[in-house]
Amino acid sequence: MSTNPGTVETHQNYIAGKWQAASDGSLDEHHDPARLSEVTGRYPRSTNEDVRAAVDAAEAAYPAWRDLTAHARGEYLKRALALMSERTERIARVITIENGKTLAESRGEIVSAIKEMEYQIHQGLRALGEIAPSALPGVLAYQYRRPLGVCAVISPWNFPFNVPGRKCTPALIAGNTVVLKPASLTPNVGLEFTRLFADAGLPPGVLNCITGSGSGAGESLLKDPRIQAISFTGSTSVGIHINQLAAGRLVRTQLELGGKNPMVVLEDADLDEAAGACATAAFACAGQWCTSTSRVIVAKKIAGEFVEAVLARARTLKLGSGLDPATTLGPVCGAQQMKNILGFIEEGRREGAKLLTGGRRAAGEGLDDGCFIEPTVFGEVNPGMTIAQEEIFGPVLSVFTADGFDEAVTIANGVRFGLASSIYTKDLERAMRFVEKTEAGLTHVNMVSAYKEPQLSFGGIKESGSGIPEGGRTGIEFFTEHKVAYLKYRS
Ligand code: TAP
Repeated sequence: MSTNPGTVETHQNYIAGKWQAASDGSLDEHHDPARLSEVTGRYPRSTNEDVRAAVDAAEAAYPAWRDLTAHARGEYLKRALALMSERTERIARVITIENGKTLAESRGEIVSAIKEMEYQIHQGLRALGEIAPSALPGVLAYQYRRPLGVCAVISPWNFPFNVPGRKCTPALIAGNTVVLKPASLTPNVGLEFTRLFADAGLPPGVLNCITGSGSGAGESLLKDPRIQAISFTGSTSVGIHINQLAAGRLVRTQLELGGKNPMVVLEDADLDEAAGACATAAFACAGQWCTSTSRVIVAKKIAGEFVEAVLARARTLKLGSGLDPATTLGPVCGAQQMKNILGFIEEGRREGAKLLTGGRRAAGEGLDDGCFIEPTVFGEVNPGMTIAQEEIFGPVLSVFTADGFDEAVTIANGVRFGLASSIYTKDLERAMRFVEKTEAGLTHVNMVSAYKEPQLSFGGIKESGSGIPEGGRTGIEFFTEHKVAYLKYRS
């Protein structure tokens, strides 16, 4: 982000405690998704040499960082956390300018990152090991967890601040060093995240950040034989590719991937509450939460009334730049993303779904130069359609109707993804059966599908995730290995 209107800032990587340009000086431009003609900054297109330098730095910093106590590491991270709170407004602007989400949504992302970081720092201070009663006299038998070494963190553009925080904090508090590669659509958010640690006085090389493309710098990072763990959030196709790369060296992976999240609304639901939650989960952040509701499965009896209530909410959304406080629906994140979403909408029409509202690139004052898509709802969707199966990752909701609970669950589970699901009902038994039967890593009863708390894990199943999930107690588990020791102290 340029602090002076009219000037375009050139940014640098952070390697070995120094801000530096790409070794060959090459740069990529970033464009504001609300105004594509506006260049918001220039970022290093990191070369293989830059990647190597970042891993060199992380490798060199590792022994001293590992040998600090967790309390000493925690002091550095607490200083970064304090800066995060102080800089909330500045970072929120950077998120909005790069990603497009509204300032309120950007602030919400930072508040969530603060809570998660606080929890993970304290989690790192808790005893992680266990002592077992030995079968032999005079033997102390115990196990504990220790860090892995240099870890790679690859983050997406949809939660460009929160995701690096959720990955880097447990990695660092556990004693690892990190190379972070943020998404090309949100490089400055990754750099602002890194700046918190730089300004907190983190020793050089402990956290490094390089910008550039996933297929270039990202892949070169993951192929470095010194990388001991890969934590990745992004699309399922890239996640599968990364898993294949990592398998060749037995490198552990934590993959948080795409979703096609269902919400089930039974006939006894509080319709007003369910419609509100559905509209929020379908259209907040322009439908680009990984946990967005993209399919709603409604009991036939109440479908008409429920859909009207959702459509009424969709129509009240105000499209515009996320920097405008009146905006409630910002642009989608970039021209390619807009093209993909409009392609899916076209496919939905072609396959015979009934367009109930939206369906077009939005036009009008303040919109023509941006990546704005009208909030879109399709009815009469059948489970075989492309829009029913593929992650659209935009403000597009598909409505299905079901005869009863069992049919609703079958539709909900009939996709390859399994990230989040939700149900609205007052019937406790059916709610509990849904929790048991729904194929998703996170399930919500009478709550919005994105709700999460830092003390519990966050991750998907099926093609939505693989490996030990982020967050909660598993956050640090992923970034540590087991060490067992038997110690004879008397004969
Ligand atoms: P991707 O296109 O998969 O990119 C994710 C990250 O991987 C980016 O930093 C990207 O860099 C990098 N990358 C791409 N190809 C790579 C390669 N060959 N080697 C190494 N890195 C590579 O996803 P996205 O479009 O940024 O993010 C949206 C996706 O993330 C959606 O599917 C969403 O559901 C998912 N997501 C899931 C979760 C959870 S918790 N399950 C949370 C948030 C988002 P470039 O940007 O330079 O291409």
